[in-house]
Amino acid sequence: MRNAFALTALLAPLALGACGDPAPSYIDQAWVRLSPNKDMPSAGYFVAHGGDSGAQIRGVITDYALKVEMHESVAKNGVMSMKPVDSVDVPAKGEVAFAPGGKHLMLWGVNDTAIGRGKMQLTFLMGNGDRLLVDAVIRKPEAAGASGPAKEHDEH
Ligand SMILES: [Cu+2]
Repeated sequence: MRNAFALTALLAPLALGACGDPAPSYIDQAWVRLSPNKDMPSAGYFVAHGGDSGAQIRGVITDYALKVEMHESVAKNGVMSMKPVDSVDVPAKGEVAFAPGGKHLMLWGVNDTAIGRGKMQLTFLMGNGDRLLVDAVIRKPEAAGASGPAKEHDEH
């Protein structure tokens, strides 16, 4: 890492100014698609950016739901199903999207206060010990469109 860094600096001296201040990893575009049925989990989506050194998401917690899990949708023999994911690696300078049909959060028992407010704070537990706090917009099922996550969650 260090050698690659020095080489880059030699080749591009003008970029030196940016080198002392590495881009951090961060999460954005977070939203929750509220389940139409209170007994069924809601789904959460976001985009994780690795920054200059990459990152690992080891879990997500919140005060505004009873339980949160990271899941992955997988097609096996033409049938979609889901499995829990323990951790997700976000490559340096890359991004990983949690999006309908792929990786997603499942949130059980989203808090009525958060629903009324239209957003909820999620805490991302990172592999380096950092915690990233992100506000996720809560979208009611009718506002989020008819296709996608509601269906995949019916199959749980
Ligand atoms: Cu799921």
